[in-house]
Amino acid sequence: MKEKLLQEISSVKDMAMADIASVSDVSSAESCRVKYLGKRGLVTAILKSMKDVSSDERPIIGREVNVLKAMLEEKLGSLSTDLKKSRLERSIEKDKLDITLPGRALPAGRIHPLRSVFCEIVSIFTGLGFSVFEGPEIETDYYNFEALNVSEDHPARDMHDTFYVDDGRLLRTHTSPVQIHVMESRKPPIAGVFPGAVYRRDNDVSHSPMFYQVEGLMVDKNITMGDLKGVLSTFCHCMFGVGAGVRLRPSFFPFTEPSAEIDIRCVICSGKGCRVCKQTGWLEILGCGMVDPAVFEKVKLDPDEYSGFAFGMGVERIAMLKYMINDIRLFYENDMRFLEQF
Ligand code: 2NL
Repeated sequence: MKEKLLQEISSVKDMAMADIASVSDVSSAESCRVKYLGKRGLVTAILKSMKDVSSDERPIIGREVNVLKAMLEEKLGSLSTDLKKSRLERSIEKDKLDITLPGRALPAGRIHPLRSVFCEIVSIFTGLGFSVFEGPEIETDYYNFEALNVSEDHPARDMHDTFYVDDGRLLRTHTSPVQIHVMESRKPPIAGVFPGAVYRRDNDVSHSPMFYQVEGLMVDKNITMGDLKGVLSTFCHCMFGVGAGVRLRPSFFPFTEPSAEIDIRCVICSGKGCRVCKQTGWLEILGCGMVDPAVFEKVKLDPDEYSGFAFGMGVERIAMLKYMINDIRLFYENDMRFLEQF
């Protein structure tokens, strides 16, 4: 019995040493432990068979098997610890995150050039004490034309210029209808700017079917052409610089009498004459005039008591002159190469 058990202890030890030598990962170390030290392990089996050993032989066998058990526990324990450590090191190496890498920059948005010129125009007038008024883009023929003294046979009423919706309604061709609503609803003094989108059936390098306008109106007792000249030349100096040459040139609009256009010295050739100013040395900036008495009568204001001036300008045209852009369509195409320049 004693010889047979000692033989078995020795062969289990040899087998265990060979198994331990071939262990290469945490799970094979665990199966090795189960194989020898588990409940039904080979070393455990020897320990169980000790009950059949005679009491005089038991201490010798017992010591041998306990030495083997302690040795395997120690070896497998430290092997498992080492393997777990290197497994962790490998996974740290593999899943390495470089937290010093800079993040991907989000492209910053910016104000569209048309919007910035639109706001610049409006804020020059609010700085002069004007209030901002807005109104509907779908209007009636009355507010868009009739109340503005645009006769039935005026070319601006032509199907070729106006987008008609239904029930005789149309897309406003200017922001003037808002001024009619304001004059109908409050008594002078009125000093207002009327910014917004307007629509005309036009499409080429300098016309778009939708474009932006800023109109203005000042109505009170004793408003004169001198007030018009003071306000609008101040506007031109704010917009294009105090050195900008400004002139008032006679013109015609159905809703103003007298009517004028304001020109500035050509920003391209400074007045020498070029393609942009068609050799005149001047650039048209806005239309203006004294409110026609016929318009005052439409809104039930007495033209003998009140007078006023009005003006209107195209935002695209001002922006094209300010940034020297020769094609209006660039504003609407959203080509980043164009927009990133502002
Ligand atoms: C232009 C010219 C203009 C007006 C708009 C106006 C409005 C009322 C009464 C009188 Cl309610 N006039 N507006 C006056 C003169 C010119 O616009 O070239 N716009 C782009």
